Amino acid sequence: MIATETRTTCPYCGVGCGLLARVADDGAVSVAGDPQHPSNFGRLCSKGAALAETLDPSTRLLHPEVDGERVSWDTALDTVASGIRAALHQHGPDSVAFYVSGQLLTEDYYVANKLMKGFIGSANIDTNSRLCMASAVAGHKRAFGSDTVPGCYEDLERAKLVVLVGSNAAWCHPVLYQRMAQAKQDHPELRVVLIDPRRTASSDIADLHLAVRPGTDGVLFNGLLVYLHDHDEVHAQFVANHTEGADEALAAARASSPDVASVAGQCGLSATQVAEFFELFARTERVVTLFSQGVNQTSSGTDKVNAIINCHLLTGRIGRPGMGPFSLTGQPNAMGGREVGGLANQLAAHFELDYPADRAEVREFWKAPAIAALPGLKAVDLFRAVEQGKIKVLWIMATNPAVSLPDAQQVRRALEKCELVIVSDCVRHTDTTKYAHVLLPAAAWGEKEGTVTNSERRISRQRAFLKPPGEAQPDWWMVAEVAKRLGHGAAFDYPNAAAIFREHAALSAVANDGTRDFDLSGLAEVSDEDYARLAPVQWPVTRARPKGTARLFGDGNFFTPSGRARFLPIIPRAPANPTDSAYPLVLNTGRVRDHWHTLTRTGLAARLSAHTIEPYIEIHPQDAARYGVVDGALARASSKWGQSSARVRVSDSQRPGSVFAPMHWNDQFTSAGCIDAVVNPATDPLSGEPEFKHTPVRIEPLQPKWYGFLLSCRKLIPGAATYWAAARGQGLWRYELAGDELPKDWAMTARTVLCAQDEKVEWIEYFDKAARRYRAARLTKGKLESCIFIGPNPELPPRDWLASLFALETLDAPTRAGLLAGIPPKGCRDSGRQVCACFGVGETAILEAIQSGCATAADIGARLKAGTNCGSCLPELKALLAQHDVRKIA
Ligand SMILES: Nc1nc2c(c(=O)[nH]1)N[C@H]1C(S)=C(S)[C@@H](COP(=O)(O)OP(=O)(O)OC[C@H]3O[C@@H](n4cnc5c(=O)[nH]c(N)nc54)[C@H](O)[C@@H]3O)O[C@H]1N2
Ligand SMILES: Nc1nc2c(c(=O)[nH]1)N[C@H]1C(S)=C(S)[C@@H](COP(=O)(O)OP(=O)(O)OC[C@H]3O[C@@H](n4cnc5c(=O)[nH]c(N)nc54)[C@H](O)[C@@H]3O)O[C@H]1N2
Ligand code: SF4
Ligand SMILES: [Mo]
Repeated sequence: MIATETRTTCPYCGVGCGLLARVADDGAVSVAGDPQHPSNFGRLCSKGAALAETLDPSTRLLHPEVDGERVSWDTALDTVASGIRAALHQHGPDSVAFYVSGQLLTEDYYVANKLMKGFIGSANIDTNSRLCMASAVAGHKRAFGSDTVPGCYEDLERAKLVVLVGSNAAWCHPVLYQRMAQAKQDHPELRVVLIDPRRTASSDIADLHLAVRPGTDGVLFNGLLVYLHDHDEVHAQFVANHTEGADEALAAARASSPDVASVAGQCGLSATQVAEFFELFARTERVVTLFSQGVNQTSSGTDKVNAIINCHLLTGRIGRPGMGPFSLTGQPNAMGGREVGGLANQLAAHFELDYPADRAEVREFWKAPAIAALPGLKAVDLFRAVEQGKIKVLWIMATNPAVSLPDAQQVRRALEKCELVIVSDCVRHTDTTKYAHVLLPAAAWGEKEGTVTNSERRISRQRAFLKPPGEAQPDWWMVAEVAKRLGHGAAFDYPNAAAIFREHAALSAVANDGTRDFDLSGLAEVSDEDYARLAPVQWPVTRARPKGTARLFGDGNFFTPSGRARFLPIIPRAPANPTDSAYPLVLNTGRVRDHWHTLTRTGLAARLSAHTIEPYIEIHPQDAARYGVVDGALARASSKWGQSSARVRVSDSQRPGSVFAPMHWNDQFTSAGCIDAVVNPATDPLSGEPEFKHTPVRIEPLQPKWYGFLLSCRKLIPGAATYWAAARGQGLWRYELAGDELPKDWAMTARTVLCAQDEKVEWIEYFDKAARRYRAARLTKGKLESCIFIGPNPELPPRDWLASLFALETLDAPTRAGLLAGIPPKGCRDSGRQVCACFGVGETAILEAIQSGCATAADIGARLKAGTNCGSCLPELKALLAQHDVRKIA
């Protein structure tokens, strides 16, 4: 029986789906899509649908700690406040820094920014949105005079052409992707172009895929600008009345990208493909260009954003239904962070740090004793300053920089050196909490109240439906408590999140008669009750527009001093660090479908872990042959900055010369899977955003003496292995292993890992010394507790079959014999890589279904249910059909 049902918002990506969180009488939580939420209309992706499985209390940070000892909140907060006070006294405001996150709620974020920029008196607060949205922010501000996303999701459905640039929306914004896929089904004339060096799952709906040479998007969009001009697609009236700088932009574009042939050559494409894209763009008025990290995360990301916007300005395709440049936000509250001014070069509520009048307004409103006057340090520079000893106190909230910043070894050195590191997190053990002097337990999703803003500027409520475990508290409360201890009680005396939201909305209204885009004046007096009920709404929300605003710039007025949008002359630049003979390949990094960032949440759910069980390096067959790496074996990626090891995937989805690795793995889940140890710390000079998509690397095979895997009911430390990767399975942990040394005594080594030297356990084993095969299992009263399989190569028995034995109450003699022989009973086969997370359907069953006549994803769905719930796996089903359906191949 359902006891409560709470409307809330998904804590993952920037699509911002509405959810119904249900708590049953027995406390069991389940999650469904909210049919009334205008972002998803009831849809969810695999991650959202599995949220209930990630609410595992066992990994939580439950109590405040100082130097590894549990302390009271008072002691912890006093330690933080006295550390800040001492640093302020001895070294001044810039010796203190906050590193925060687009996963904070707006209310948390607002309070942290206020304390730093108004009361500590430094702008040294930066956020992981620097790694994500900073180039889009800088590009928007240059073009529009404001950080505005002009359009809304509905535009994707009303467009006739959607251009996806550097976005793998099928995996990273799945519900939005599904809305596009549906729109394409409903209106077959809708065209989709994908611009990405890799062939990703998003290519499923693409009519044209331009596998550009990495980093050449600036050349491509400059070429488009020239083409539009030369083919009379200029909206002369719009350009004349509402823009400035078109001639300079065109001249610059012509210099880099004079014609289709030149563009094709520079971008590594055929002239036909380029011409097809240009022609399609030119003739389609309703076009949305959707861009994400393939654009932003480069050392010329800001320029690329403006190269895209230039094309929309020249054609006047902005601010009207079905058209516009559209930056997708990554995190659930990346947009909210930009509203409160969470970046080191912003002030608050879209007031500018650089303008004295803006500083005066904010100082007056906050009654701030020490408003920051100069921009603070951007993330990469911030961690350099920490290593140089310039920053004495660093407070990290809701982000895991030891894993997610480039040159992760440098970040770890910096954290090691810093005098006082404070970490607020929900999870006890992360690669970052290792370095904390003070740990503050944060209330997690479902336990706290606040708002988030999605990619289309839509503010939605996150509501609490669970009690925080232990002593966990909302982030805003911690910051306010520290502020009080620093003597700023009056300014931080908030009774609840609603009060913070009201203040944030009121600040946005100060001196704002249409001069700033971000305006929540219509919500500045929202009551606690109305805040509790607040329906999703797109800003600006003013008294004149109480229901919010779907689109901006429809009137041709922009927020620049002249009121005109600016064209920017773009001179495309090559990536900061080119490849050379020592590091000949380009490392591109990004996301997989079912994992979220550093695995602190999705790593807890078996069905999300099964899709990609370990870190991998994907490489083109030609490069694999050239560098001697083999599909399914292990390899090391090395750069000038560091190394990482992972499983090899050979695939022609990669461009020759490029390799791809996911960003998610870290020391909690692998021996050496943290790819940011390899990634270069180059940044965009304007936005400070790191170049995560382009690091020169070398790939070499690892040549371990043995391969193996281990399944266990308990979490273990696979000490004997030089390579290991852990993944949650259904009721067990799964480890992939490899080792450089052949143990002298296999049984001893295996027992040490599996039994922690406990002599009394039931133990069965098999050893073939000549074949270098070892297998053993530990049982408790006849029930399987753990098992280990070792062999000379990666070919090992099916894990799923072995995993299924853990459900048996006792293992009978034939099963034990089969286990040690490594041979599953007849008819039992490995289910293969999991494709459908909702129904746990693996590749083997899908291939069988295809062989036995299923010809469409719908056929597979009817037979296996795969793809019939959240739909996140549909692109993969269709890819398997394309590869294996004999009729199609013939
Ligand atoms: N499953 C999942 N979804 C997520 C997240 C997650 O962790 N997991 N995180 C969220 C967050 S915070 C973010 S920021 C978003 C990111 O969402 P996306 O930006 O869509 O994801 P990425 O995988 O980082 O990168 C996008 C694509 O850029 C391509 N790319 C690389 N180099 C170039 C280039 O030179 N030109 C072009 N045109 N493309 C290039 C990559 O091959 C990749 O496919 O995802 C959000 N959604
Ligand atoms: N190589 C490579 N690296 C990348 C990227 C890439 O594409 N390639 N992408 C970059 C991008 S776009 C992003 S956004 C970053 C993301 O990188 P991170 O922000 O470092 O990743 P998360 O794992 O989301 O970290 C969030 C942390 O906050 C904790 N947490 C969750 N909810 C709360 C809360 O309410 N309060 C508090 N206090 N803590 C909470 C979680 O347990 C977790 O430890 O990674 C960046 N790094
Ligand atoms: S698309 Fe998926 S991850 Fe993103 S908000 Fe919706 S349910 Fe959450
Ligand atoms: Mo992000």
